[in-house]
Amino acid sequence: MTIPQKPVLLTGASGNLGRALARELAAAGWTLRLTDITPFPDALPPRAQFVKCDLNESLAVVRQAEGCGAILHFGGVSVERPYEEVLGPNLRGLYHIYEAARREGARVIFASSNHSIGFHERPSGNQPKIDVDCDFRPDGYYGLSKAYGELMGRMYWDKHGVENVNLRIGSCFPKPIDARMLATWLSYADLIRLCQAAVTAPKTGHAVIWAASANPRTFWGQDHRDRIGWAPQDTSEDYAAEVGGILSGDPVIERYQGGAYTAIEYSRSAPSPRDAFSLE
Ligand code: NAI
Ligand code: 15L
Repeated sequence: MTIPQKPVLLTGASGNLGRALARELAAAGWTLRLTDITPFPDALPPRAQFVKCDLNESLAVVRQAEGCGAILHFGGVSVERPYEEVLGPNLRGLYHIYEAARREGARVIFASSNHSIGFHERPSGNQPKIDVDCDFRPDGYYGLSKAYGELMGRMYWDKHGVENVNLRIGSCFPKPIDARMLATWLSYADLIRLCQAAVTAPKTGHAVIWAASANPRTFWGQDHRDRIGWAPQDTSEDYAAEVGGILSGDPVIERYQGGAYTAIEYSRSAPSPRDAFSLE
């Protein structure tokens, strides 16, 4: 695997995925700038430096990105929260990241989420799967911020030529923990290989990728993975017997791809029978 010539900035380095990326990319020989609003909890990997920085502070973000060839943007609010909490890190912070990338001519790899499209129904039987050019159907303020992030990438590529790869991550955890995750699970190893491919691909333009392992029960179809030469190697099916029977019992959660996030403060009348919401 190619080693990037310039340092790579990793935001959200102290988070669950950031720590795994920092460890594995450094082990692969990459030079990393790590940043987060909370201290880095592990021993600093070789060639890495850590600087505490709030994504809300534009100058600090610009300084962090100086000399970097790519930004792995994993920092910010990572679950559903009230609008006012999401606004700073995920909207304003993202703007700071894109302005820094524009200055540096750097590529942005954005940790987007399935919650940007969470109100698409889960496909049943032979129903077609959605492709990455489907409508955004965010399932809350968090998912809305991820849709905004992907659109910001669209605009910065069209207007400024800033390349960006938007990873529409399903559920990236050590292993799937319920039936939904048999569709959405992304293994840590597949995430690391995906980020390596997204940073080192010769050209990406504005790309969107379903970031999930090779799960036969997937909700998702076509994307731009061929542009970066990535294919997942792991599968959730190894856990099907263990977690396949774990369901929520909530009709809203089980109907939509975003699962539990769709039911947070849900105030429509209960979505049953299935055709009650036929007006899209
Ligand atoms: P996490 O919550 O463990 O990590 C996020 C990090 O961002 C934290 O270390 C936090 O301190 C940092 N952060 C929050 N506000 C900040 C601010 N104002 N300035 C600087 N840093 C700030 O989340 P996790 O699971 O590691 O996810 C990483 C990224 O991947 C997030 O953007 C999340 O939305 C995205 N993602 C993760 C999925 C998963 O299954 N783990 C699924 C879909 C998307
Ligand atoms: C996400 O976007 C979250 O960051 C993560 O904590 C999980 O909730 C994941 O989606 C999921 O949908 O399972």
